[in-house]
Amino acid sequence: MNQLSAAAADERTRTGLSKEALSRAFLDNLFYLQGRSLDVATDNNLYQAAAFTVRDRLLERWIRSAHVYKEQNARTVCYLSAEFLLGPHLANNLINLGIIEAARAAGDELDLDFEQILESEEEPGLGNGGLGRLAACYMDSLATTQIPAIGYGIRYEFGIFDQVIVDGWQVEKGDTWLRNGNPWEIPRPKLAFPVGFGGYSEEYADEYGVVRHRWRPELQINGVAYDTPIMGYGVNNVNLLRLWRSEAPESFNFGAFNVGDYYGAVHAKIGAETISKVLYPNDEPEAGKELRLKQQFFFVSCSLQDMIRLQLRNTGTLEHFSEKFAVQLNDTHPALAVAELMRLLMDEHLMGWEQAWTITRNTCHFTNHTLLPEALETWPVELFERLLPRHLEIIYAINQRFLDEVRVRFLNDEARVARMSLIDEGGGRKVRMAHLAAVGSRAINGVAELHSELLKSTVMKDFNDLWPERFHNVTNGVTPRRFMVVSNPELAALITETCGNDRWVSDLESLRDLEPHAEDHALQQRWRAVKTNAKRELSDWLGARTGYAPDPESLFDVQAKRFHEYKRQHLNLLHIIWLYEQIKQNANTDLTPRTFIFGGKAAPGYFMAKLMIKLINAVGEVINKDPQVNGTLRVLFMPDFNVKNGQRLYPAADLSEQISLAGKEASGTGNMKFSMNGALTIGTLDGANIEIRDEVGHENFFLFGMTATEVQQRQEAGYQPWEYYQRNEQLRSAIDLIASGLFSHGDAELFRPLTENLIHHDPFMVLADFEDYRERQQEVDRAYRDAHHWDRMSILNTTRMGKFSSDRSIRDYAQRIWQVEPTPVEVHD
Ligand code: AZC
Repeated sequence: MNQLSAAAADERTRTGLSKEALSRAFLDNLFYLQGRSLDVATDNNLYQAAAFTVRDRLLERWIRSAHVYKEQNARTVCYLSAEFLLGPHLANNLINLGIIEAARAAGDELDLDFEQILESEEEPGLGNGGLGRLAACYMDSLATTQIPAIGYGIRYEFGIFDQVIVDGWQVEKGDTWLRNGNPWEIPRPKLAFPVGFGGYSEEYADEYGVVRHRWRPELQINGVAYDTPIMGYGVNNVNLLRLWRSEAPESFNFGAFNVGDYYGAVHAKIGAETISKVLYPNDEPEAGKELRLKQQFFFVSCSLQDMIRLQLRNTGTLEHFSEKFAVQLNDTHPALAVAELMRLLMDEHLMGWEQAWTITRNTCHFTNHTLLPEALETWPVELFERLLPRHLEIIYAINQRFLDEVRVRFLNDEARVARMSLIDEGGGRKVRMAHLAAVGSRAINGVAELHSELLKSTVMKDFNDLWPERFHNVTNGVTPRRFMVVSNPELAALITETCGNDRWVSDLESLRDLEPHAEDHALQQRWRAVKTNAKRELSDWLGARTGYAPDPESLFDVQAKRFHEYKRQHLNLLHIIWLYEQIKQNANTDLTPRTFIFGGKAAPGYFMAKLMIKLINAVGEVINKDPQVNGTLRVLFMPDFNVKNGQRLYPAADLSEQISLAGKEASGTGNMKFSMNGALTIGTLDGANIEIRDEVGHENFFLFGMTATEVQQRQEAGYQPWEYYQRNEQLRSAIDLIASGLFSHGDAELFRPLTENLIHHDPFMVLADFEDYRERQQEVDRAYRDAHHWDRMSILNTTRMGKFSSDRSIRDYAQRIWQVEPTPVEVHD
């Protein structure tokens, strides 16, 4: 810990955060805010009282941080993201404040079940998966590395759906995270901005005869700010997460009421409030999602208006806007920021094109998170014309200047011009959001080395030819606070004890100090005991929910992530079915007992992904009940994989499945969370797996499968999955077993779409990688029998994960992309 944060840490324990002070504040919050005493309080009452107690501690530091940031005029990072998958706040904030032990002691003294209080928190699931969770990790690391930052997004009333499993199928349930109130947010009803939609754009001459433009929207709604403080670890910095909720302006309502159209007014009000109602699940077809474009514009516009307000308040001019703010566009969802910032600067603040464009280009930065063609956003020009007519004009004007530049650089290359245009002219004109983001940004980055290279050589190749200096790589990272300290306290305690200090929590590279101990048998034994305890806890939890409590001595083999064909949950399953056949054929087959655990949601409209979930459950039904298997194999599906359930899973995994087809997974971040908690990885050379393997050592990673280059070559040569099916007996019998109806009560039709797709199309080359995967799994089976060796590998996986702390990612962004410096905050209570 540096001197500064050491001083901050001492102060935290000094400043009114004793066990006694916490109990008093807790009881006050229970009584004065909720009118309850201990003897009648519900779990939720207790949780709310605890949350308010902690929030009060954050607020002092928050105000202090805002003051220091303003005084020092520090450049502020504005992270624009349609998703923030935060996970529960309470335990994380207790840890970042350094008061979790004091809080636990206070709980004990009041005879309360501390774990139960933590359990009662409903998580804000305002994101789908990787991209949204990354935004949340980055908010934690921005505060921890003391960088002034605001996260801007949408306060969805309904986040990602809850998943329940009924008869093996996924069933979606509405997420009602706000049902019991949200003690972490502070509504700011006075901090609201108007956002227009529709209408038309017109020219007019100003008082000096200069021709200007203005937008006359047909409809206006308001975006109201809801603020959540984000506390750094071991420092006093508290940053801001500002989420916008849509509301009808009062006038809107009132006007209609005056002319007697009461129901019309109510209807319009409901329409306005719909915008921030629900998070869209990804992997759904974009078609017809007008509301989604409205959401994007809504939060981008509110956020930029808010930044402009701050800048005018502080300096009275927008001239130095880009020196004050660095905007990071989290994928293309906020790409409209490029056009909206231009509009605000030119139309509302009367700036000329050149100056506005220089500011925009120096403010925005763009991160791409996927190469999958179906996820590259485009919007029909017709929709733009209708909803955002002025923005479409601006996009055309940007495009014209941009394409002139392309023509000058690449003479007589109209094919290139057409490829690069912001407008896709082929079959129904569309606005290409990635092109808009790229043209309007100073820096463009991918999220792992391979991904950044592929970005430059495939989807953004033309842009890289034009502006190679704009392209960067920033490998993703995850926060060790949530994914080690909060989720695996026993492991954290063992590491701290062995290191002799807890410096590693905010300096993950320092885990390397532990390496010499990897050989130490005493440490290995304790390491294993911690893992076994975590497995036991997970087993109890699963037992209560699925009816099967797996044996904690068996190898826990986990694949938890969104369901998608490219992630290849079916490859994992084919291997399981093959193992099952081995047992059926020979009862004496010598296998290491294994528990296969799957978790993850499928997009509600993604048929194949949902069928995979059903198949996993169906296979589990048969295998888990088969007396011949006798517990050697177990297949379990963890329902409702979210941040909270992830925290139960990562500590308990022995093996982490990262088996996407090479070139498809941009980075992956679950891979990092598992490895930090001592799981070994079986994986392909995809996304961040490559860098993880380089860090942990090739001998401590189970590698299989084609490389991205081999995948491309195989595809170009004409991939015939059928040939693999014919040639490989193991593969064929596994697929045939599914097709036989064994897992579907004799119904040979149920899983046919899956098996037929594999044999005849197999777009993600499951069959081509099967044999290598199976062989590597046999190595896993053998390796697990040598406990010393396995434990050593497990320890080394954890100690070598320093690179994958999101603190490192944020430092990379700060130095290479944003050019921002830490701004320490001191507190004098
Ligand atoms: C994900 C990528 O699929 C994943 O590989 C990556 O780790 C993560 O972003 C964070 O960078 N992408 C998404 O979740 N969504 C989209 C639209 O790309």
